[in-house]
Amino acid sequence: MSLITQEEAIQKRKELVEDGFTVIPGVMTPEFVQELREWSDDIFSRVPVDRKHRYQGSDIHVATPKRWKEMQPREETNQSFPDIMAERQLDLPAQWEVCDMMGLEGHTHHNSMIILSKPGFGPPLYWHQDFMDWNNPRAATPWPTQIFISYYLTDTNRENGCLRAIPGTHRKRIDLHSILPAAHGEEIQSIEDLNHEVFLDHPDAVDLPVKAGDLVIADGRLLHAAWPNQTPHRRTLLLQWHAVFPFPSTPSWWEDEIPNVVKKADLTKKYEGTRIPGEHLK
Ligand SMILES: O=C(O)CCC(=O)C(=O)O
Ligand SMILES: [Fe+2]
Repeated sequence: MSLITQEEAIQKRKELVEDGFTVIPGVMTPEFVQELREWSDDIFSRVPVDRKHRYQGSDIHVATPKRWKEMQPREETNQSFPDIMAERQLDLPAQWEVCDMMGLEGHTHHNSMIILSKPGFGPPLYWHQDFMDWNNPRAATPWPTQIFISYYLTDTNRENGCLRAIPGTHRKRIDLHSILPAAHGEEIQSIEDLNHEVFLDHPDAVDLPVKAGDLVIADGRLLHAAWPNQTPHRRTLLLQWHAVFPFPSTPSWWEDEIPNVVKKADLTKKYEGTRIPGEHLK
Protein backbone atom coordinates (compact mmCIF):
# COMPACT_ATOMS: atom_id res chain seq x y z
CA MET A 1 0.00 0.00 0.00
CA SER A 2 1.17 3.52 -0.76
CA LEU A 3 1.88 6.04 1.96
CA ILE A 4 -0.50 8.53 0.39
CA THR A 5 -3.32 8.38 -2.12
CA GLN A 6 -2.91 9.77 -5.63
CA GLU A 7 -5.32 12.53 -4.68
CA GLU A 8 -3.19 13.48 -1.67
CA ALA A 9 -0.06 13.43 -3.83
CA ILE A 10 -1.63 15.98 -6.20
CA GLN A 11 -2.57 18.13 -3.21
CA LYS A 12 1.05 17.98 -1.93
CA ARG A 13 2.28 18.97 -5.36
CA LYS A 14 -0.10 21.92 -5.39
CA GLU A 15 1.29 23.04 -2.01
CA LEU A 16 4.86 22.73 -3.28
CA VAL A 17 4.04 24.83 -6.36
CA GLU A 18 1.96 27.48 -4.58
CA ASP A 19 3.49 27.74 -1.09
CA GLY A 20 6.98 26.54 -2.00
CA PHE A 21 6.96 23.58 0.42
CA THR A 22 5.04 20.53 1.51
CA VAL A 23 5.36 17.74 4.11
CA ILE A 24 4.61 14.06 3.55
CA PRO A 25 4.31 12.27 6.90
CA GLY A 26 6.02 9.00 7.79
CA VAL A 27 8.21 8.37 4.75
CA MET A 28 11.13 6.93 6.75
CA THR A 29 10.41 4.03 9.09
CA PRO A 30 11.14 4.62 12.81
CA GLU A 31 13.83 1.89 12.56
CA PHE A 32 15.67 3.68 9.75
CA VAL A 33 15.37 7.01 11.58
CA GLN A 34 16.89 5.38 14.67
CA GLU A 35 19.72 3.91 12.61
CA LEU A 36 20.43 7.29 11.04
CA ARG A 37 20.33 8.97 14.44
CA GLU A 38 22.99 6.61 15.77
CA TRP A 39 25.05 7.04 12.59
CA SER A 40 24.92 10.85 12.71
CA ASP A 41 25.42 11.06 16.51
CA ASP A 42 28.59 9.02 16.09
CA ILE A 43 29.79 11.45 13.40
CA PHE A 44 29.05 14.42 15.69
CA SER A 45 30.98 12.80 18.52
CA ARG A 46 34.07 12.89 16.26
CA VAL A 47 33.60 15.98 14.09
CA PRO A 48 33.93 19.46 15.54
CA VAL A 49 31.73 22.18 14.01
CA ASP A 50 33.52 25.12 12.45
CA ARG A 51 32.42 28.41 14.00
CA LYS A 52 31.32 29.72 10.60
CA HIS A 53 28.68 26.97 10.50
CA ARG A 54 27.27 27.72 13.95
CA TYR A 55 23.90 28.92 12.57
CA GLN A 56 23.49 25.92 10.26
CA GLY A 57 24.81 23.76 13.09
CA SER A 58 27.06 21.75 10.78
CA ASP A 59 27.77 21.29 7.09
CA ILE A 60 28.92 17.72 6.56
CA HIS A 61 28.79 16.37 3.02
CA VAL A 62 28.42 12.63 2.55
CA ALA A 63 28.71 11.06 -0.90
CA THR A 64 27.69 7.60 -2.05
CA PRO A 65 30.76 5.33 -2.36
CA LYS A 66 30.20 5.14 -6.14
CA ARG A 67 30.16 8.91 -6.49
CA TRP A 68 33.23 9.21 -4.29
CA LYS A 69 35.20 6.97 -6.64
CA GLU A 70 34.25 9.23 -9.56
CA MET A 71 35.45 12.28 -7.64
CA GLN A 72 39.03 10.96 -7.28
CA PRO A 73 41.59 12.16 -6.54
CA ARG A 74 39.93 13.80 -3.60
CA GLU A 75 41.04 13.81 -0.03
CA GLU A 76 38.61 12.51 2.54
CA THR A 77 38.07 14.95 5.42
CA ASN A 78 35.81 14.78 8.44
CA GLN A 79 33.46 17.24 6.63
CA SER A 80 33.37 15.35 3.33
CA PHE A 81 33.53 11.59 2.94
CA PRO A 82 31.80 8.58 1.36
CA ASP A 83 29.35 6.39 3.28
CA ILE A 84 26.85 3.74 2.19
CA MET A 85 24.28 5.48 4.42
CA ALA A 86 24.08 8.28 1.82
CA GLU A 87 23.09 5.71 -0.79
CA ARG A 88 20.47 4.19 1.46
CA GLN A 89 18.81 7.57 1.98
CA LEU A 90 18.99 8.61 -1.66
CA ASP A 91 17.58 5.27 -2.80
CA LEU A 92 14.77 5.09 -0.25
CA PRO A 93 11.93 3.42 -2.21
CA ALA A 94 9.16 5.21 -0.28
CA GLN A 95 10.71 8.59 -1.16
CA TRP A 96 10.81 7.79 -4.86
CA GLU A 97 7.29 6.45 -4.82
CA VAL A 98 5.99 9.68 -3.28
CA CYS A 99 7.99 11.87 -5.69
CA ASP A 100 6.68 9.86 -8.66
CA MET A 101 3.10 10.08 -7.44
CA MET A 102 3.53 13.86 -7.11
CA GLY A 103 4.71 14.01 -10.73
CA LEU A 104 8.18 15.40 -9.93
CA GLU A 105 9.55 14.57 -13.33
CA GLY A 106 13.11 14.41 -14.65
CA HIS A 107 14.73 14.38 -11.24
CA THR A 108 18.48 13.98 -10.82
CA HIS A 109 20.83 14.34 -7.88
CA HIS A 110 24.56 14.32 -7.28
CA ASN A 111 24.67 11.17 -5.16
CA SER A 112 25.42 13.12 -2.04
CA MET A 113 23.60 14.46 0.99
CA ILE A 114 24.28 16.96 3.76
CA ILE A 115 24.10 16.48 7.53
CA LEU A 116 22.89 19.67 9.19
CA SER A 117 22.36 19.76 12.90
CA LYS A 118 21.46 21.98 15.74
CA PRO A 119 23.15 20.99 18.99
CA GLY A 120 21.34 21.43 22.30
CA PHE A 121 20.89 25.16 22.94
CA GLY A 122 22.11 25.92 19.40
CA PRO A 123 21.33 29.35 17.91
CA PRO A 124 18.63 30.10 15.31
CA LEU A 125 19.27 29.84 11.57
CA TYR A 126 18.98 33.15 9.66
CA TRP A 127 16.37 33.75 6.96
CA HIS A 128 17.70 32.71 3.58
CA GLN A 129 16.93 30.96 0.31
CA ASP A 130 19.38 28.51 -1.23
CA PHE A 131 18.83 28.99 -4.98
CA MET A 132 22.08 29.78 -6.81
CA ASP A 133 20.96 30.49 -10.37
CA TRP A 134 18.92 33.69 -10.15
CA ASN A 135 20.26 35.17 -13.42
CA ASN A 136 18.92 32.20 -15.37
CA PRO A 137 15.34 32.42 -16.72
CA ARG A 138 14.74 29.08 -14.98
CA ALA A 139 14.53 31.20 -11.80
CA ALA A 140 11.18 32.47 -13.16
CA THR A 141 9.47 29.11 -13.64
CA PRO A 142 6.16 28.81 -11.76
CA TRP A 143 7.19 25.21 -10.95
CA PRO A 144 10.34 24.19 -9.03
CA THR A 145 13.56 23.23 -10.83
CA GLN A 146 15.66 22.73 -7.68
CA ILE A 147 14.23 21.21 -4.54
CA PHE A 148 15.57 20.17 -1.19
CA ILE A 149 14.31 17.01 0.37
CA SER A 150 14.89 16.69 4.08
CA TYR A 151 14.22 14.48 7.05
CA TYR A 152 14.50 15.51 10.68
CA LEU A 153 15.69 12.73 12.96
CA THR A 154 13.71 13.96 15.97
CA ASP A 155 10.22 15.40 16.21
CA THR A 156 10.59 19.17 15.83
CA ASN A 157 8.72 22.06 17.36
CA ARG A 158 9.35 25.70 18.15
CA GLU A 159 11.19 24.76 21.33
CA ASN A 160 13.86 22.60 19.70
CA GLY A 161 14.31 24.79 16.66
CA CYS A 162 11.84 23.71 13.97
CA LEU A 163 11.98 24.97 10.42
CA ARG A 164 10.08 28.14 9.49
CA ALA A 165 9.12 29.40 6.05
CA ILE A 166 7.38 32.32 4.39
CA PRO A 167 4.86 30.78 1.97
CA GLY A 168 4.99 32.02 -1.60
CA THR A 169 8.40 33.71 -1.33
CA HIS A 170 9.91 31.31 -3.87
CA ARG A 171 8.09 33.35 -6.50
CA LYS A 172 7.23 36.64 -4.85
CA ARG A 173 9.60 39.33 -3.62
CA ILE A 174 9.03 40.63 -0.09
CA ASP A 175 10.71 43.21 2.17
CA LEU A 176 13.18 40.65 3.55
CA HIS A 177 14.73 39.96 0.15
CA SER A 178 16.27 43.42 0.02
CA ILE A 179 18.13 43.11 3.32
CA LEU A 180 19.35 39.52 3.17
CA PRO A 181 23.01 38.85 2.37
CA ALA A 182 23.71 35.74 0.24
CA ALA A 183 22.90 32.52 2.08
CA HIS A 184 25.73 30.75 3.90
CA GLY A 185 28.34 33.30 2.77
CA GLU A 186 30.86 35.15 4.88
CA GLU A 187 28.67 38.22 5.38
CA ILE A 188 25.69 36.42 6.91
CA GLN A 189 27.90 33.96 8.79
CA SER A 190 29.75 36.79 10.49
CA ILE A 191 26.64 38.41 12.00
CA GLU A 192 27.01 38.19 15.78
CA ASP A 193 23.87 39.93 16.99
CA LEU A 194 20.94 37.51 17.34
CA ASN A 195 18.62 40.53 17.29
CA HIS A 196 19.78 41.33 13.75
CA GLU A 197 16.89 41.50 11.27
CA VAL A 198 18.05 38.29 9.52
CA PHE A 199 16.86 36.41 12.62
CA LEU A 200 13.70 38.37 13.38
CA ASP A 201 10.21 36.97 13.32
CA HIS A 202 8.20 37.89 10.24
CA PRO A 203 4.43 38.46 10.18
CA ASP A 204 3.97 36.05 7.25
CA ALA A 205 6.22 33.28 8.61
CA VAL A 206 4.80 29.89 9.52
CA ASP A 207 6.36 27.14 11.64
CA LEU A 208 6.89 23.73 10.09
CA PRO A 209 6.98 21.32 13.04
CA VAL A 210 7.36 17.74 11.83
CA LYS A 211 7.66 14.21 13.16
CA ALA A 212 10.94 12.33 12.83
CA GLY A 213 11.00 10.66 9.41
CA ASP A 214 8.49 12.98 7.72
CA LEU A 215 9.58 14.08 4.26
CA VAL A 216 9.88 17.84 3.80
CA ILE A 217 10.09 18.97 0.19
CA ALA A 218 10.81 22.64 -0.54
CA ASP A 219 11.59 24.82 -3.53
CA GLY A 220 15.22 26.02 -3.34
CA ARG A 221 13.97 29.60 -3.86
CA LEU A 222 11.81 29.63 -0.72
CA LEU A 223 12.71 31.91 2.20
CA HIS A 224 13.20 29.75 5.28
CA ALA A 225 14.89 29.85 8.69
CA ALA A 226 14.88 27.86 11.94
CA TRP A 227 14.14 28.74 15.56
CA PRO A 228 16.90 28.34 18.16
CA ASN A 229 17.11 25.05 20.02
CA GLN A 230 16.06 25.75 23.60
CA THR A 231 16.40 22.13 24.68
CA PRO A 232 19.57 20.18 25.62
CA HIS A 233 18.91 17.65 22.83
CA ARG A 234 20.47 17.67 19.37
CA ARG A 235 18.10 18.26 16.45
CA THR A 236 19.57 16.75 13.28
CA LEU A 237 18.43 17.16 9.70
CA LEU A 238 19.50 15.13 6.66
CA LEU A 239 19.15 17.03 3.41
CA GLN A 240 19.35 16.08 -0.27
CA TRP A 241 19.35 18.41 -3.27
CA HIS A 242 17.44 17.31 -6.35
CA ALA A 243 17.00 18.93 -9.74
CA VAL A 244 13.54 18.46 -11.27
CA PHE A 245 11.92 19.44 -14.58
CA PRO A 246 15.23 20.14 -16.37
CA PHE A 247 14.86 23.57 -17.93
CA PRO A 248 13.14 24.33 -20.32
CA SER A 249 10.94 21.25 -19.92
CA THR A 250 7.45 21.91 -18.60
CA PRO A 251 5.74 19.53 -16.19
CA SER A 252 3.46 17.22 -18.20
CA TRP A 253 0.62 18.18 -15.83
CA TRP A 254 1.11 21.95 -16.12
CA GLU A 255 -2.11 23.73 -17.13
CA ASP A 256 -1.53 27.34 -16.09
CA GLU A 257 0.18 30.06 -18.04
CA ILE A 258 3.91 29.94 -18.68
CA PRO A 259 5.70 33.30 -18.25
CA ASN A 260 7.12 34.82 -21.44
CA VAL A 261 10.59 34.99 -19.98
CA VAL A 262 10.46 31.21 -19.62
CA LYS A 263 8.91 30.57 -23.03
CA LYS A 264 11.38 32.86 -24.80
CA ALA A 265 14.49 31.89 -22.84
CA ASP A 266 17.71 31.91 -24.87
CA LEU A 267 19.00 28.41 -24.25
CA THR A 268 22.39 29.11 -25.80
CA LYS A 269 23.20 31.81 -23.24
CA LYS A 270 25.35 31.12 -20.17
CA TYR A 271 24.30 32.75 -16.92
CA GLU A 272 26.64 33.51 -14.08
CA GLY A 273 25.48 31.84 -10.88
CA THR A 274 24.25 34.10 -8.10
CA ARG A 275 22.42 33.62 -4.84
CA ILE A 276 20.90 37.11 -5.03
CA PRO A 277 17.50 37.31 -6.75
CA GLY A 278 17.28 39.78 -9.63
CA GLU A 279 14.63 40.57 -12.26
CA HIS A 280 13.22 37.03 -12.24
CA LEU A 281 11.76 37.51 -8.77
CA LYS A 282 8.79 39.88 -9.04
O1 LIG B 1 18.18 23.67 10.04
C1 LIG B 1 17.19 23.66 9.32
O2 LIG B 1 16.10 23.29 9.71
C2 LIG B 1 17.29 24.13 7.87
C3 LIG B 1 18.69 24.17 7.33
C4 LIG B 1 18.83 24.97 6.06
O3 LIG B 1 17.89 25.45 5.52
C5 LIG B 1 20.17 25.23 5.49
O4 LIG B 1 21.18 24.93 6.16
O5 LIG B 1 20.25 25.75 4.36
FE1 LIG C 1 18.36 26.34 3.61
